[in-house]
Amino acid sequence: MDYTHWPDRLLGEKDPSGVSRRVFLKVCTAAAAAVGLPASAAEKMAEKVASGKKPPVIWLHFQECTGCTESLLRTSHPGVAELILDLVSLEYHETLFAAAGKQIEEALHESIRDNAGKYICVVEGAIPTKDDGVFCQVGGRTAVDILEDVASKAGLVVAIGSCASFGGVAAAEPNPTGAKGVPQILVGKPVVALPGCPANPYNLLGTVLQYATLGTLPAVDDKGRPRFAYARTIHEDCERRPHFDAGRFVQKFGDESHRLGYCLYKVGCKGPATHANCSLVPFGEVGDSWPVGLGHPCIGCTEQKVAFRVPMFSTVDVERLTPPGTYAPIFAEQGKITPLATGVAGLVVGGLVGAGLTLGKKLSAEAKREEHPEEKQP
Ligand code: FSX
Ligand code: SF4
Ligand code: F3S
Repeated sequence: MDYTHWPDRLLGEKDPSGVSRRVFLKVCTAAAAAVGLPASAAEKMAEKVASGKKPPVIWLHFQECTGCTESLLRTSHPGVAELILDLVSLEYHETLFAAAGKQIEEALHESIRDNAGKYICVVEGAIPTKDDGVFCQVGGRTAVDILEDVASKAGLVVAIGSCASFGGVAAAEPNPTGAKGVPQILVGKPVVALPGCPANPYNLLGTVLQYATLGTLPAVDDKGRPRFAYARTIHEDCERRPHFDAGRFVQKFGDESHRLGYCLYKVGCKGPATHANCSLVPFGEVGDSWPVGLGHPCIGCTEQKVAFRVPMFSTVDVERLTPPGTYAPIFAEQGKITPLATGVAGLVVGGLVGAGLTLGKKLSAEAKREEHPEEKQP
C-alpha cells in the first residue's frame, strides 16, 4: 500500500511507515464499530485516504448557531473531525474557510461544475421560506435558491442538526421566517437526516464513512435518520435507567435526589420519547458529556414533535419500556425490587400496556413515598 498521500499528521514525524497507520486503523475500527459498520470498513477507509480519491463536500450554512460545526471541531480523541476532514475534500465551508466574498463564491460554482453528481452536500441550518426567503441570503441568493441549486447536482444530501433536519429552533412557534428543514424543501429527493442540537459528529462520520468507503447509504427510518444512531430511545440505554426502574426520581434540581444522580423523568426528561445515541456515544469523547450525563433532562432535541415544542420540564409518555441492556441495577437488594418493578415487566405483561402499567406503578409507589416519607425507602 502506498502511504505517500497520507496527511503528515496521520503518518507521524518519526515513523512514516507503520505506527501511525496502526493507530489510524485502530481509530477507524473504533469509529466504524461506534456507528455499526464492519471492521472491514476501517481498512477500506484507510485505503481511500491513501488513494487520495476523496469525495468532495460542499457544506452550506443557513439559519442556525453553527453548533453542529462546533461540536464536530470540538471532538478530541480519537479526532473525529480529523477523520472526516481527511476522508473528504472540503470544497466549501463558510465557517472554516479563510477566503470570503467573491473568491469563495467562485470556488463554490467551480466545485459544483467540476464535481457534478459526485459531491456530498451537507446542509447545516434551517431554510426560511416566508416572504420569498429574504431572511437568509448568501452572495445575493436566498437559502432556498442555493439549496436547490447545490442539492440538484449532489450525489448525496445530508441534513446535519435539527435545524436542517426539520427546522429546529428556527421553526419553533410562531416560526416568524417560515423556517423549514431540507427534506421539506427537497420533496422527493433522498436526504439523510442527522438531527440533534447539535448533531453528534459520530453520526456524520458513520454516514460519510459508509458512503465514501462502501458507496452505500445507511439504513434509515421513516424520517431519514440512520438506524445505527436513531433506532433506540435515549431511555433504553441511559445510565440513570436503573433509578427509573427502581422508582428513584429527581424531585427538584439541586436537591439530594439530584445530587445522587437519580432519574430525571419527573423533571421533564424526554429520553423515553427521543431516538438518539447520545447515551452511548457522548459528545467530544468525554464520558458523561451529554445532557442527562451532566444532570439535565433530555429536551428531545432530535425529535420534531418534541424539541422546542413540548415545554422543557413537562413529562412525556414512555414510548418503549425495555430493560436496560448495559447497566446493572443500582442498590438492587434481593427482595426489594420485584420483577414487576423492572422494565422486564413491560415485556412480560405485554408491550406498551404493560409498560404503561409498570410506569404507573412506579410513579404511584413513588407518590406514596412522598406522602409517607417516614416509611423506609428501597
Ligand atoms: Fe441548529 Fe446546528 Fe442546534 Fe445550532 O447548526 S441544530 S441551532 S446546535 O448549530 O443547526
Ligand atoms: Fe434516563 Fe431520562 Fe430515562 Fe430517566 S427518563 S432513565 S434520565 S432517559
Ligand atoms: Fe438532545 Fe436529548 Fe441527546 S436533548 S443531545 S437527544 S440527550
